[in-house]
Amino acid sequence: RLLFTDLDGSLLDHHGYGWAPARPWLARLQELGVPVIPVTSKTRSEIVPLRHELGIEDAPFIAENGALAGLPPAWCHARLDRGSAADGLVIRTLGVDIGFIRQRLAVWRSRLGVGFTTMSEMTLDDLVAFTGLSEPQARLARLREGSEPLLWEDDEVGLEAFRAGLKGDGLRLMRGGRFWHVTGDCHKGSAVGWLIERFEALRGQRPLTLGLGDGPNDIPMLETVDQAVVIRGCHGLAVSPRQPALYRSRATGPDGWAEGVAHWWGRGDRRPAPAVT
Ligand code: 2M8
Ligand code: MG
Ligand code: MG
Repeated sequence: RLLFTDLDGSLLDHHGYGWAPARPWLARLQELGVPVIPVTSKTRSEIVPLRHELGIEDAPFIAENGALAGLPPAWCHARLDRGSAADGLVIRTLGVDIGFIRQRLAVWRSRLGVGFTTMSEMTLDDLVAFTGLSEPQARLARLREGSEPLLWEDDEVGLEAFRAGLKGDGLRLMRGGRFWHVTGDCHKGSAVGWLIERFEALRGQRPLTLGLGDGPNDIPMLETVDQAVVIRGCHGLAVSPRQPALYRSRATGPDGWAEGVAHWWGRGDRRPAPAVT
């Protein structure tokens, strides 16, 4: 089995970024040897300390909406995945470089005359106030490698023209929680598919996969896995994946996360089931 999860608004609370209600399930999944794989808009720099705190350092992760994968040694092909960092992680780029994205954003801003503010243009104080991240966390959020979050400050017509312009560059525009995100031609679903194939190639067996998320950018991931949970969000954004095995949580954030995992892999209540194998 593999568990793929969004972080903000799913495993982590949208406001305080806590995860206490998910702790019993995280412990149980660890006992069972089920990798809990973050699939998030966050940067590699944000995820590395977080996966340590969450106790999920043996699992790979997907950063920046599918632009980047971090692979621990057990997920690497001995001869293909070279250049591992000091922490033993191999980083694979699945999208395009942030420099290209920023260059094209500047081009479309002046060509279309549309208004938006990228995360890198926000002051650190504004970013802290807007997201509720601490100052050190906000600094890590700004270390983008393959995606740029932005606040849209124009109308729908401008947005569609902007989307079309980016598409011509091979770039993608997606709605996250608070921000819009611009990436290369990748998304959470393509990255999750890539990891599932890698698991099959390395282990010679197809895993049962569960995915959990709360935002529009999670839809491709929720359509790629075998079983899915839409966590009730606090944005009022439509999240309707084409997925027959879909559960919608009643609770939000990590409460909804525990509820969703229990729905598919538990006894029906929110506690971890001893019988799950
Ligand atoms: C951004 O991502 C969230 C998640 O969907 C959003 O769009 O609201 C990212 O920039 C991420 O790096 C950052 O940690 C997060 C903080 O709320 O915002
Ligand atoms: Mg989310
Ligand atoms: Mg997210």
